[in-house]
Amino acid sequence: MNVPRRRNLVDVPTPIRCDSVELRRIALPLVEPFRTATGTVTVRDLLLVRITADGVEGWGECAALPEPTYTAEDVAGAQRVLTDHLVPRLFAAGPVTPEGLAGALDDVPGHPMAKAALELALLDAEGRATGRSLAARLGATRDRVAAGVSVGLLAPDALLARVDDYVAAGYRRVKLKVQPGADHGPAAAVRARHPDLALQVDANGAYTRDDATTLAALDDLGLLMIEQPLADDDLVGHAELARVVRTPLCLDESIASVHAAETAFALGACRIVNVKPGRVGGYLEAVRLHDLCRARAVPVWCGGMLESGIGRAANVALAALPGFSLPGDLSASDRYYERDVVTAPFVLDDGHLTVPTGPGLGVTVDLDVVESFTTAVEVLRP
Ligand code: NPG
Repeated sequence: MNVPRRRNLVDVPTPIRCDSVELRRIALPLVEPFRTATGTVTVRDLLLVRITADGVEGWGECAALPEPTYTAEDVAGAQRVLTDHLVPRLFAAGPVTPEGLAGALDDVPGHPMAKAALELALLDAEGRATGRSLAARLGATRDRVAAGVSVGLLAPDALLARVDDYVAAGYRRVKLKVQPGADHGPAAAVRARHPDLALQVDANGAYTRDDATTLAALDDLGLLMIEQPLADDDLVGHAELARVVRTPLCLDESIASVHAAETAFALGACRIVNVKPGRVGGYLEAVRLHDLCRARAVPVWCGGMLESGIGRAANVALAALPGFSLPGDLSASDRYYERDVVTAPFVLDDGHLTVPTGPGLGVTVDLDVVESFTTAVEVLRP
């Protein structure tokens, strides 16, 4: 079913002249700690970007975590790069389209999450100026997306109780965090409890090439995939592993761009890709990555970074593109947060999230809630 298209759409990229860029840090308490092989998050220290332009405003969200343990970016560093290097380039570019933004920033290598936050704010502003939803702008073809949920590292009993709750809530897929010493045990326990559940595991690079036997032992659990078992730069290791492990390998941290995906496919390093806009530098590169994977018949799903309703709205719009054939890390707002920063938090409906159809992100930021969680605000002007 197609996403409802609004009339008088502007179907071409629209230059946006930015009058100001606000960098706002908020601290969102999680309903429970989220533990992974790379650290534990109890409060989501989030960087929000708000662009004001031609009478509209656009919101973006930076995926970077407080600690540089998922990738080399951290939230404070991303804010500094935006303040000192990226936002000045945006201002110097004058009126710029979201496509043009990459060119304005391309003399700064790296910093994909910082760049993605700025691009999203520009895409949101463009959408609110033109009346076009982000979903339509990115090429969405669905009006709802299957919701998957990610479970952090938990003690055995807590893990089973949490998975029971999520299955009862209707989630279409469960992802377990695993690491050496906590892999086959927990995964087998969940499989025994839920024989037909769509189940996958994510190692965040916690294993080495010497762990091939341990990882191959997961093959008897009927998993959808093993995500990022080895280090992000070890594509050769993943290709070797793919020859001894039957379960499909999925890459996340390794796929920093479309070019990285081409290399991974050339080496046979993965059969599935986690498309995560913050990791690849923005939603437009994420669409290009989707297009490449679709052309190669590689299934993709949308990864998550504990986003608030702002980033979540953008991820849901992206996940509505046709190549997103697997449930993503797209859970309801209440999976992580008591209070979301948007007036209509995302809720599970028959195991799906509804794609916003309003202009831009299609959500309204609740400024009172944002203010109540704000820890710092910085406004930049040309
Ligand atoms: O549901 O938004 C979510 C979180 C999904 O597990 C998830 N993200 O490696 O993709 C990841 C992982 C992660 C999140 C890793 C935070 C490290 C920190």
